[in-house]
Amino acid sequence: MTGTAALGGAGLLAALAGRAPVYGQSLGAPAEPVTGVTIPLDLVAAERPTALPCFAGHTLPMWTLSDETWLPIVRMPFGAALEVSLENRLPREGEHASIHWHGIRLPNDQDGVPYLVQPPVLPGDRYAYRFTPPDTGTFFFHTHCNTAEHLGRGLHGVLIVEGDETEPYDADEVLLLRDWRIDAALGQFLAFTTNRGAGRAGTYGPVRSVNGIVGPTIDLPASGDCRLRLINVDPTRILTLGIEGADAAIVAVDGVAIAPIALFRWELGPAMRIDIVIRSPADGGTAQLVDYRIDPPLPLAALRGVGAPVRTGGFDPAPLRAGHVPEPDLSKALPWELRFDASGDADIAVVDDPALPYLGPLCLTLNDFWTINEAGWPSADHARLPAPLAELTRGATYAVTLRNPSRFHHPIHIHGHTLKVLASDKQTIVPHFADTVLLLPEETIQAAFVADNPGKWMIHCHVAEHQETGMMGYYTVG
Ligand SMILES: [Cu+2]
Repeated sequence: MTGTAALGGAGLLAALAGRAPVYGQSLGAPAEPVTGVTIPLDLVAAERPTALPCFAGHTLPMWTLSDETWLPIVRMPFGAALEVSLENRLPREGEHASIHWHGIRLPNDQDGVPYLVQPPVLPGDRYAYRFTPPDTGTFFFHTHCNTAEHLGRGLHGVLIVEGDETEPYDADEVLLLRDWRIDAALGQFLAFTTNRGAGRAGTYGPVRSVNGIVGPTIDLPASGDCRLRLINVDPTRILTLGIEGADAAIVAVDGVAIAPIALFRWELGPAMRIDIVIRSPADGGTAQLVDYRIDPPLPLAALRGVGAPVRTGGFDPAPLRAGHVPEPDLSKALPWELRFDASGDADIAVVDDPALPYLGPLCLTLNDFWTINEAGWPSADHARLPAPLAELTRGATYAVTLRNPSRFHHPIHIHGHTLKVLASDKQTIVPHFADTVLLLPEETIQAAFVADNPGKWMIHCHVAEHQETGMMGYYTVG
């Protein structure tokens, strides 16, 4: 399959193809790795009372990974090794932690999923990770149990593997997009999960933020080509992003370069990232990052031009360097069918019971609202693995059909590999690589990948409450 795969339908992104010019420059040659560089990283998971600007004067018991900052942003050169020391100082008995490096195609034993690939790291214990990311781009990291609460309290960080620029942009900013489940009057966290939310679209946070601020103004050099790394780490919310008041192009999806296309609207589910380049406004002018998913559209951040103009002339953003993910050859692909659906129990979820209890050290749930291929997980002890969803052959190429018969969106995340997203029966897809694929209600997406990374790998919805009430499983590559 080549070019844009259009299978009809009138989904949101259908408009993208008509209104998204492809800019003139094709991708650069893949980045060359540096050698002999090791980046140390100390992470200490702990409760740290914090007064983020979006907390309206309140100090909340956040769970974070560093004494220095609530949001560690790790930048490392491509080819370097990351050497991590994790210490668990979380305040609750049995509350284990491990770090999953979202989107990084790393060796299986570094993937950070408790019970599946490593023992849980209990309070008071330490654990070490060491790996060399094989891709440039924008990634993040987080724990992988009790995820709705851990993400809800802020237990995450950003990992940027540099070296993908063909020429330097005029700025490089991380925009971390997320809500907070807080009662602004009482200054307390609300319950991180509810039955009603878990069985439907998820439990939303009433306070929305960018980099911990409600509606921040981000200064950029005026009239420059500025890189913005947009990362949705919300446990629940899907964003429909666009830029008002400036030209903007998408240059990477989930860290992997695409030839620049104009940003019109892009749906960014939990755990998904896009890198965009905008031509920033002239000195004193502002553009807006907007979420069009709600009515009226909500400005999320103002982007203000400051200083003498950096550039003149038309907007034709420099592309990134091509990624390193192997290109699947569909002529040799084996089929793999995945169906993400509600279980019969989902109907009871509309009853808004009191908050679900804490999941406990085995990440157990009391509810089976969601399934993959008609099986829900976890419904039993995580220390005893169920059967895998599939046993794939190492080195083979798979054509994956991802079906969503349900009425809700599901951002499906695959560990260990990066999918090439090819086509949909609801929208026009610009083919791109992704580690998290947003399935619209009743949508079927075609994707493909080369199963070249041996091990046991999770595949799950990244709406944390869907994951924790069944929409989670694993596959093996042997
Ligand atoms: Cu889901």
